[in-house]
Amino acid sequence: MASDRPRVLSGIQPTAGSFHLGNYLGAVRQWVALQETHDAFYMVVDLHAITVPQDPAQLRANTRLAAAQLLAAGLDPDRCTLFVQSHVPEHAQLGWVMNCLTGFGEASRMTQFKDKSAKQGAERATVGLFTYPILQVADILLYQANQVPVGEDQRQHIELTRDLAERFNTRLGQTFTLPEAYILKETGKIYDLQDPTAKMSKSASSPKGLINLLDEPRTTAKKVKSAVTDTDTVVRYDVENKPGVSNLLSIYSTLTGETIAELEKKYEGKLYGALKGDLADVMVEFVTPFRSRTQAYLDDPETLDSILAKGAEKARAVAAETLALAYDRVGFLPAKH
Ligand code: ATP
Ligand code: LTN
Repeated sequence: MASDRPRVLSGIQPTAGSFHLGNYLGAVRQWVALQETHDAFYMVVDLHAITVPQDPAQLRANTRLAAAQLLAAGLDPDRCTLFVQSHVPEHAQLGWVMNCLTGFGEASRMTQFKDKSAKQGAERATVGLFTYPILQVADILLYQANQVPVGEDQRQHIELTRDLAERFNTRLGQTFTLPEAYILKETGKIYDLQDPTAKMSKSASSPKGLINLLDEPRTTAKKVKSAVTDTDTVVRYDVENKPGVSNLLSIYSTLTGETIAELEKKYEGKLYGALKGDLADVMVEFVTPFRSRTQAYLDDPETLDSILAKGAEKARAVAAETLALAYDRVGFLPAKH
């Protein structure tokens, strides 16, 4: 079905079992909202996942688990297209074309590659990890996406997407839509609860500052209550001087809809403990139904797989059309059937 709505596309990796709060607030929450106003394509990016070693059985389980969590978070297969990246072979096919358009130096400047390869020891990093942003470029261009809802850490990859789309269009003729990053100021970067200057990440050095949505709610409450704040006592939003408190306020405000100003007022004259205690309750209220909804999808793998099969079919129709156009522009001889 053709749609005159603007298109969004995004992806999430099935590399950890549980999504964390940064994934949800930075990206997935926007995906849910955008399916109401946009022609939305969302995928579990298993091709990206294998840029670091994966156990095959675990990868398969984590792919279903990621899809179950996306549905539990509120994605509705009647309102968006939800699929698994490897079910749509056009991603790898356009990825190759894009690889051939990217300068080695240009790819070397991707900061996420530098961070991720440094973590494993640069010698052990794969070529796949190096070219992963270029596969992401193909992911986005295949769907002619107008906007890409992601966290702040992905901004550079969206810039690369625009650069490569423009290069292709200039050299070979108008083919791809130039996408924009859709990153919310308030939640584009959620910080680690123990180190509020570092991004909350599944690969954090300690699990204490990482809120996994599928953790026992009691564990989550405990992590919130022991969040690192400063030695001052005033509940005030000030990222520079009070990163810990500011992070808690951003999370609280986004989950409840209360503004930061309202929250500052609510906690006037109260200590950090009151804020943390209430936020722990808010978090528990959020994760408890999320966990049970995720479990319900996992308990019915046939329904889950059929949602993903329908999603792949819809995605492929769009991706195949773009790939055919791109192949033609490149000058590949059409295959006769
Ligand atoms: P991690 O840093 O935990 O390894 P990632 O960025 O490698 O996460 P994904 O799981 O694919 O991998 O991320 C999915 C989405 O979540 C992306 O759009 C990413 O920008 C967003 N995201 C990840 N961490 C945060 C965070 N701390 N704050 C806001 N958004 C985040
Ligand atoms: N690289 C992203 C995941 C990702 C993605 C995409 C995001 C892969 N393909 C296309 C937006 C659009 C990450 O690691 N978070």
